[in-house]
Amino acid sequence: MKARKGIYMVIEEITGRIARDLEHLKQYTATPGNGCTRLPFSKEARQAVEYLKELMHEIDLEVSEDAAGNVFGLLKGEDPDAPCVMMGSHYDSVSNGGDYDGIAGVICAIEVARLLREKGIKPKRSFVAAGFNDEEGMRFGTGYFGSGAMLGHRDVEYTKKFCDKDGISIYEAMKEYGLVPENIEEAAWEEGRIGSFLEVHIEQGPVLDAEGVELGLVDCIVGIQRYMVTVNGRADHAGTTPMDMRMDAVDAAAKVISKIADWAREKADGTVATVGYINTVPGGMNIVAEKVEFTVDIRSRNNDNINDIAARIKKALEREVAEYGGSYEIENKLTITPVELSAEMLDIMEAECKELGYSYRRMLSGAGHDALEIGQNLPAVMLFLPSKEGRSHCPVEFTKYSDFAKGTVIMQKLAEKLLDK
Ligand code: HGY
Ligand code: MN
Ligand code: MN
Repeated sequence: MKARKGIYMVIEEITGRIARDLEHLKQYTATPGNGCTRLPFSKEARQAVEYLKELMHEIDLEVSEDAAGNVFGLLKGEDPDAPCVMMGSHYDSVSNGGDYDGIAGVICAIEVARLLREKGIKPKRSFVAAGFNDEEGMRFGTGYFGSGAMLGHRDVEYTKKFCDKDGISIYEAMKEYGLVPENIEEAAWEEGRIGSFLEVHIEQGPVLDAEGVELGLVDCIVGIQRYMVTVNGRADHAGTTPMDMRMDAVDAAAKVISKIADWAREKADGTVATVGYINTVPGGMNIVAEKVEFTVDIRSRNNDNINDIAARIKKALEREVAEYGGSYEIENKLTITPVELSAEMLDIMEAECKELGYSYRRMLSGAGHDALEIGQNLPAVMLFLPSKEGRSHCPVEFTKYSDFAKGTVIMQKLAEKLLDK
């Protein structure tokens, strides 16, 4: 019983610190009062990173910020050359998002480092707490910029390729933020420096909350493909132009868009497809649209499904623009395959959940995460915490601070095992 009492004390303390930190970080948003908007290379990102660095310094971690805007806190092991155990998540957010997506996982990682310090643990291999930049891809439509750069998957050409809605490229945004885009490849860690990656994250879906389960042990993360589609037509007068003389980009785009969700439903295996952004140009009520831009985000555990839906979209676009002699462009913004997470680490977490009496279940992640990018190359694992009513990517996103504390303790137990292997 003493052990149980001890853990409750610890949980309470951890809960208090996590609450303090996440409450503090809430202020770093471009939309106060309307959710968290902390876009990459923004003032809010800078403020959040400075706070994370302060927390890392407080527990004597070796703090660094890399050429991609990632921030790391190193707790050095006896053998600093042994592959490290890295734990973290992203500090950026979507627009008008929630206060926990990503950033809570960074705080939990710093908390694990603090607990290791407090226990006076001298690990064989190093522990690194990581805060990644631009996981969401919200500003430039891409995704996993920071964790991708850490794996050497980003170069200066990539930073010039993608722009935000104001036409600012990643390249220009990096310079404005004080980074040197030409140095982006310096963010890559050499092969063998990272041994495993652990990520605590809110579920962002309804499963754990609906089932009343405390922890989600994630065994697979879906693959994702993202596109920006532009359908070209011709601007004309909406009143005088006969229907058979129009080159109406909206008419064509709408016929394609209206099919996409059903193509995902037909797979009947959890495959999803979303058109989250549509923009007509010039956007006048009495003007036949000259151009329509829309995004597509396709996800599935089965990569063939993603490829099939992407192919059907292209075929439908060909067909619809041919009807009126129009044209289309389709820009691939992200392609990443599904990843199966580490069975060994999942088993360790499951044993710790049983030991501490936490309810848990294994589950799929329909959301992409830094673990999806990192898991392409390295053993990775994720631990989900319940999202109230499954809501996320919106201001009402909520997860209890005590749930983050439970996730932290489980991850600490896993980290201690990995650190001494
Ligand atoms: O889009 C996602 O799945 C994640 O929130 N970046
Ligand atoms: Mn996230
Ligand atoms: Mn997100």
